[in-house]
Amino acid sequence: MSKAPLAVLVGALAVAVAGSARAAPASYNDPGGDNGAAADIGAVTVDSTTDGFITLKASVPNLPQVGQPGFVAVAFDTDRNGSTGSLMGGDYLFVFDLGAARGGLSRWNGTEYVDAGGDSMTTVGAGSFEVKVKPASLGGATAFNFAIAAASGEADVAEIDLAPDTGMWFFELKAPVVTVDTIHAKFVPSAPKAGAVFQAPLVRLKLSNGRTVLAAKYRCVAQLAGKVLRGTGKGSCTLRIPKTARGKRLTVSLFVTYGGVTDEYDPYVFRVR
Ligand SMILES: [Ca+2]
Ligand SMILES: [Ca+2]
Repeated sequence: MSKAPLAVLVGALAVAVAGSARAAPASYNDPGGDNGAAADIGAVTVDSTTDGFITLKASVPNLPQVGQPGFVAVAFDTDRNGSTGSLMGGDYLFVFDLGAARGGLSRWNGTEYVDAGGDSMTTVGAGSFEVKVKPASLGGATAFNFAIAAASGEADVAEIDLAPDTGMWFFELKAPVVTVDTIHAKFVPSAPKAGAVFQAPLVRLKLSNGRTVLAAKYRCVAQLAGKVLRGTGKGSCTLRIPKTARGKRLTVSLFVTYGGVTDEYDPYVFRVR
């Protein structure tokens, strides 16, 4: 998690943004040159993307363009049981016919693959394709084995690259890591006064999952005209503003701990009244 670079606001309510931690996509690789001059699967990544889809990207040199004979397919063995589902144990099968520019997700019903409906889409580029599927469209699977095929030519004579060459690859959805998006410190009174107490009795955290919670642990580091002003009380956030401080600049930096991680946020900046 990165520190929080953001504009400084003057006043009672400022906002700081922390970078959110994101897991890297899972990556896989199929050898190059194993399908002659035809479609040749290489690097593959799978990720659960912020748009709510499982996104699979495959680099496929020599992939036929849309309108040319060929196809791409992904078999999802969602129960991780090779004896259920027909093609490579695939309980769900995504197929896109490049020639017909048509495809979609189907489901093995025990006898045949039938239209599974749901949310899926594919994008075919020059030497690559991307397939997006909603987890709900795979029966809510949170982990699955999968294999990919890319082919050049009409179905009955197609030259097919299968990846991996043997067995299946495995992907597991990671539980999203909840991080702090923004903090909102409440100051009482709303602006510091010379000779008076100034404190931050509570700090609200807006989380990456949309929830807002009160910070259980936070600490204030204050500077008055560039010199440290030590606080007392909870988080050292109770400050006694000297009588001589009128007109001086007070900054209050907040160190907030959430999920075992402490981040410093940009300081709140005030002018002492
Ligand atoms: Ca290959
Ligand atoms: Ca299966």
